[in-house]
Amino acid sequence: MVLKAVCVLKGAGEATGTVYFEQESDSSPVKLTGEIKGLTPGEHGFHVHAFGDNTNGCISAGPHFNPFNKTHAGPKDADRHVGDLGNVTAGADNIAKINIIDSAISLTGQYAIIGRTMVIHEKADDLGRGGNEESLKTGNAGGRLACGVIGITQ
Ligand SMILES: [Cu+2]
Ligand SMILES: [Zn+2]
Repeated sequence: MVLKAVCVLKGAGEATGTVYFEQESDSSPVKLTGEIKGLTPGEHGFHVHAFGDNTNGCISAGPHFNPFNKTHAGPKDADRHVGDLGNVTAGADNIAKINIIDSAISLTGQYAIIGRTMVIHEKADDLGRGGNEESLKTGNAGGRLACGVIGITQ
């Protein structure tokens, strides 16, 4: 049975988006598609954050989803936060098309991302290679432009 989820991202500014998640089975990678509008051209950090809490805006979503206590890195690194999906890139039209396949996140099981929050950031994620302490926590991706809770869909 294919598992499906959706996330609608909103924030205080221009940025809005919709992300669709699909997973063929429990052990398959998750495919993310969709787009985020209203972004400055260039790279923007894109992560799953720990909590599905938006009571105080995107800040309440907490840090990157990190159930295995790793340091921050990029999506292709063996040691990374589960939530580290790297960057999405907006074009001159201010739109970032999302097309990601990731094997660390899952829509099912103990460490499912359902009920957690997707965040799109102000700046590029340095993928843990920024050479400072913050790089190993957040990738220096800066403010949270928009976010939304990941929910089950049909
Ligand atoms: Cu983030
Ligand atoms: Zn991280």
